[in-house]
Amino acid sequence: MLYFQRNAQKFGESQAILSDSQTYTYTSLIDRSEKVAGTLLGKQTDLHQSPVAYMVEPGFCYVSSQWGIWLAGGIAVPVALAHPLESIKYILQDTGAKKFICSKSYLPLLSEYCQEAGISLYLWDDMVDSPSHLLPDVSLDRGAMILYTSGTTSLPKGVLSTHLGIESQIKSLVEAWRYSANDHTLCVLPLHHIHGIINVISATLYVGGKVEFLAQFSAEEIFARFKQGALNVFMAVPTIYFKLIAYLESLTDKEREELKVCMKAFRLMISGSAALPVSVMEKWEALSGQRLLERYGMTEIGMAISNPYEGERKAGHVGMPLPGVQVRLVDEENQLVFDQPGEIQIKGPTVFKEYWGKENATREAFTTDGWFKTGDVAELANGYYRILGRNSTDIIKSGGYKLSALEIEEVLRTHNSVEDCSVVGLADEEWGEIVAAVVVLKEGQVSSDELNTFMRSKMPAYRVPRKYLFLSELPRNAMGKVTKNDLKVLFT
Ligand code: MLC
Ligand code: AMP
Repeated sequence: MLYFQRNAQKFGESQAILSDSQTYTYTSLIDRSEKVAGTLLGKQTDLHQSPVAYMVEPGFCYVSSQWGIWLAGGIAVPVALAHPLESIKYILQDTGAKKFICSKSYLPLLSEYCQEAGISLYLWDDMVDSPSHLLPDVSLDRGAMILYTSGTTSLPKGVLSTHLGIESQIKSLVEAWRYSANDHTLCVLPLHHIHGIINVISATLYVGGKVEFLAQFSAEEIFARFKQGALNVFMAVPTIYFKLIAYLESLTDKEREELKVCMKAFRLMISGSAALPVSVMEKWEALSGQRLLERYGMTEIGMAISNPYEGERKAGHVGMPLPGVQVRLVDEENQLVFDQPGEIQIKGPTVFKEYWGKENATREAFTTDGWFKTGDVAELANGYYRILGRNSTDIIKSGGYKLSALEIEEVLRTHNSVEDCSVVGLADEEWGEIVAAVVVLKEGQVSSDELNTFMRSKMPAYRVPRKYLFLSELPRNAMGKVTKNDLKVLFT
């Protein structure tokens, strides 16, 4: 029996999930997940690690879909709610998923394509079949989840984690951050990424805690929930803390003080997925009485480095290796370095299995002795790691989302009027980085508004350039490579 099912049975009538104004116990969660599994299986006895996509609202519906896929022996492929059909098609084609669970609101978007592509589309509300036979015995080494991540290739890659990898990630966090059955956390993050899926939901449910859901980010709604006084754990990306600070600053002294009392009582608040500016950490501490715990992670490796739960949480630093995670720094020749910056490499059971269907990319991502190459550069000072940047200008982190400049360029180049283009990330206090595009046009004119509309039909809004600059040619070095650092300066 898989860990989540075993634990859920143990926690029985305790509350697991608060969503859509209802409370769900562990027993009801496991019952509903078994029904999802039974419907997916139909006459089959095991999905044998076939990928199943799901696109449902955060909450009971989401977790029971994910668990249902796992109970049926499938691989869970969460689809982002904000993605246009083009991006969804890519994920379906890349995974080869032939089953897709959705909630009512996504039927109009999906039905026609799924029918054309021979994909069975299940409406979550209708998945009420009890399993007519025993559910398969799923071993820990099986594939569990594929999450799509952008990187230094033009198309996103599917990161396949096994159940063992996921359980190892959870156990490491539970030990380091002391999750317990008394935890009551608020999930405000999108659920196609590891931060919300593992750190917020899976680890809390692993220990019998309670997860409350917000359909989408809203500072006002978050503080309304804080005020109710039940929550005691909160995790978010730096942009969210930035937005919450802006909201707090718009309140009266009395309102702010009232919220500070609520926030001070929390057991833990964490920031991650992007660098936490020291200014944000300090302002948050002054406004909430909470010293944020900053940690470092990545889809391929789970969480790897963290400031301590007890002990100094050092601003501008990400801390030390988490339990079970091996960390090392290497130079460009892959030689270990200790007193100078180097690339972070990671080894351990939390590391992913492979990029789905991409053997070469998987091989290239690891050293010959099995260390995963993160591409992030750090230094170690007084026992604390500090992230200094990345070894590629083609990766942009905006609001905690990782974006590939190459992917955005590729799409922009498909516009009829675009001759060439180059995409860069510009430093920004609120978003970490924002996407900017330099465009060389063919003959004729096109406005940035037109380009914007075009891009939004092709990719989620958060990947679309916020700024455009038109040039007659792109600056290149002697090797013919666009000098992106020169381009960034043009926007200042
Ligand atoms: C929204 N917008 C963004 C954006 N999010 N632009 C750039 N980058 C982003 N991340 C744009 C929208 O398109 C919109 O533009 C405008 O900002 C307002 O949109 P919104 O939907 O109202 O924004 P908001 O709800 O405020 O969203 C901001 C946010 C969201 C910070 C809540 O981006 C978010 O949830 N980020 C978290 C991502 C995450 O979970 N990352 C973890 C990856 S895992 P317009 O023009 O349409 O109005 C990982 C590993 C690890 O990194 O270590 O954890
Ligand atoms: P993703 O590929 O979306 O999982 O994002 C992982 C990347 O986010 C890492 O490779 C880092 O570049 C970045 N990241 C995560 N946490 C931090 C942090 N605390 N500080 C700086 N960068 C971070």
